[in-house]
Amino acid sequence: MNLHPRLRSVALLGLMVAMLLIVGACVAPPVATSGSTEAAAPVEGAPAAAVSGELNVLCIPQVEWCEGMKSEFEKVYPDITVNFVRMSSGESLTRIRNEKDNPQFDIMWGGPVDAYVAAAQEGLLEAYDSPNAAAILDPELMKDANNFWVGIYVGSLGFGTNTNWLAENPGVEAPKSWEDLLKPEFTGQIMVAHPSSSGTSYTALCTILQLKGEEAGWQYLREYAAQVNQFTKSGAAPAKFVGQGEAAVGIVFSHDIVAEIEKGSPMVLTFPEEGTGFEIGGMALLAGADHPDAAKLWFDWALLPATQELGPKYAAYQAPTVEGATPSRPELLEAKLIDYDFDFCGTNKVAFIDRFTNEMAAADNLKE
Ligand code: S7P
Repeated sequence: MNLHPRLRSVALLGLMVAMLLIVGACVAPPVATSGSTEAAAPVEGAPAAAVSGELNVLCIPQVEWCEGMKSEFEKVYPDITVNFVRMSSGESLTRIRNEKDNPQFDIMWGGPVDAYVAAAQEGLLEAYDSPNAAAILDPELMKDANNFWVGIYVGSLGFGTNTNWLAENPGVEAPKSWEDLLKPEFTGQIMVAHPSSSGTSYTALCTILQLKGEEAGWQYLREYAAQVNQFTKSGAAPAKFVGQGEAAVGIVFSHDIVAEIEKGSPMVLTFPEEGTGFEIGGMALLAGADHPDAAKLWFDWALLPATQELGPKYAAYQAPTVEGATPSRPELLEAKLIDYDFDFCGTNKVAFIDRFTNEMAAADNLKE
């Protein structure tokens, strides 16, 4: 298994804990759980003081998962009505910046933590140390030291190539490296989101800058941008469009490519052999929000193993971040992963996106 050392725990520990739990359940006598005072026990079910009313969630993953999470949460907390808006990562950051003095959302859920690092630096987030964060597999990587954000999933970047297009172009192989994307056969055949709107695309941009170093990285990005057929607004959209034959190759999170393949799209998933970037999908309370108690309930609930295992029910195959939750597709983290630096990418997000937009590709007419 070729797992990045810092993520080996995600694929293996989750699996081992789940196996131990199964074995434990088989051999141990039933234990009454009510009234337990164990310090690290996860917070489950209804709170001591009932919370009711509204909860406004800024939801960054795919809308199917957002809808699923809303209905699952409302089953556990029927006195709370969840209102969510689905937006891409870059758009979400812009929105919470604009609403800083009058926040409309209580919690931001999902999307790469680069945006959360930037948001925390701009004073947009509220620190919260959930008792359930004690179960995070790798706190150094998956939890902000000052508790402004926590990781709720992990995903790797991949390439999705239309297999019909490959059949029509004998001798051409699906790209297996970042360098392959620059080959003449892929000119005008690449689809990726624009990093100004999309966290997926920003992860790709920052992956290149880390892999190649900044000088060579920007030179590569100039050539990469010239290969692109059309930039999309949302990160996962290229998987859908490539599946429909609108371009040959999409640069997308691998779990989103898998979701499209599951729906029947003719695509093959490959990973760049030089190494690929990965995301920690984040979650944070928004500073000054109207419903902090309900938001904390969502926060605690989203860190339960059972909640994190709901993903595949809603076509979301990211790996979980807490002990006891079994990854649905551990193989997606077996690609060669770079040691992605979320602080570096979060701190430079505005500057890097501005440079890409001004020098390589404007953010006009993004395909929806
Ligand atoms: O589909 C799930 C997912 O890929 O969406 C998030 C993504 O950043 C949101 O889309 P944008 O790229 O448009 O911002 C990822 O965090 C998540 O895995």
